[in-house]
Amino acid sequence: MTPQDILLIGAPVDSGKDRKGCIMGPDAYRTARLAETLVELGHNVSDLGNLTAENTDISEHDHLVALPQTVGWTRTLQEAAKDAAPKGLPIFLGGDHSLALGTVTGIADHAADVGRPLFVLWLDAHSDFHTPQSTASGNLHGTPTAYFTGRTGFDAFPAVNNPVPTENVCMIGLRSVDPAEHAALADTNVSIADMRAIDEGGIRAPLAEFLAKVEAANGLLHVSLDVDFLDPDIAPAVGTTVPGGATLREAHLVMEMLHDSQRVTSLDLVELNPFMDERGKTASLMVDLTASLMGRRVFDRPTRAFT
Ligand code: Z70
Ligand code: MN
Ligand code: MN
Ligand code: MN
Repeated sequence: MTPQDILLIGAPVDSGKDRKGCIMGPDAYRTARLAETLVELGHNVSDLGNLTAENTDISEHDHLVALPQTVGWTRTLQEAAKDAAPKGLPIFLGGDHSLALGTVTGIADHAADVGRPLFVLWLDAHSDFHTPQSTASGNLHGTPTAYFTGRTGFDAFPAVNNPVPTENVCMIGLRSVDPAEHAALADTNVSIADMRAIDEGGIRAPLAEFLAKVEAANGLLHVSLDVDFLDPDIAPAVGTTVPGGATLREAHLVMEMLHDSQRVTSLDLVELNPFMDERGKTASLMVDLTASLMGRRVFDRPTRAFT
């Protein structure tokens, strides 16, 4: 296994929805020994500590939850992602999924700087494809995929200089998509494996197909792992549980295939709400999945190109 330089970046973002608790996420990952686990695998790990959100002079919005704070976090995280990407593999320790407004757009700017296309794997129960106009809840954690693919309506946010083309985005695990998101996704080339597709054909095929595209384009790959991708029985530490999620073995297989592809260049771990956890089991599972992604395995297999 090739040792990597891994940068742990705490992003205790809690402004993306009404229910609080994701602020504790970064410290839960530290408590669950994320850094030590990655070091034991042979990697070089630097924990850069926690970021704080930039202040903005944007006004509160009557429908959108905590808009000024989320815009501040977006600016902070764009800069942090751009700074970190040339130095190694950043792992953003969330924090709720609104952090991906900043991480993915920052990584996209880095990808443009190095002249490589960026691909995004979205592992989530939700598509998070709302605009600030279409969201019914006002929770901005439901908007990052719309923002980083360049949908309009994000006027309060930094302009997206390098939108990720929708054909470079793959969503796996979907089982809660609002009507407005569904309609908007129909006009895109996002690859989608919802839970029915996974039940019928397994989780390997859609991921292998996507990884082959990343490989063919010599792309960078950003993975955004929402805790609610997982079934709530194994991962209860989320604000809103959605039954029927990925199993332990499906999730580990995804991570193992991602490791074999040798393509992952950045990672978000999001939506962990330690206040809702059961004796740390969700935080520990997220650490184990990250370990699989970074090379933990029972027996070696040849490195595979998914072509
Ligand atoms: C819904 C909304 C959501 C969690 C993302 C849900 C969004 N589509 N919820 N992640 N846990 O409010 O926009
Ligand atoms: Mn999400
Ligand atoms: Mn989700
Ligand atoms: Mn509200």
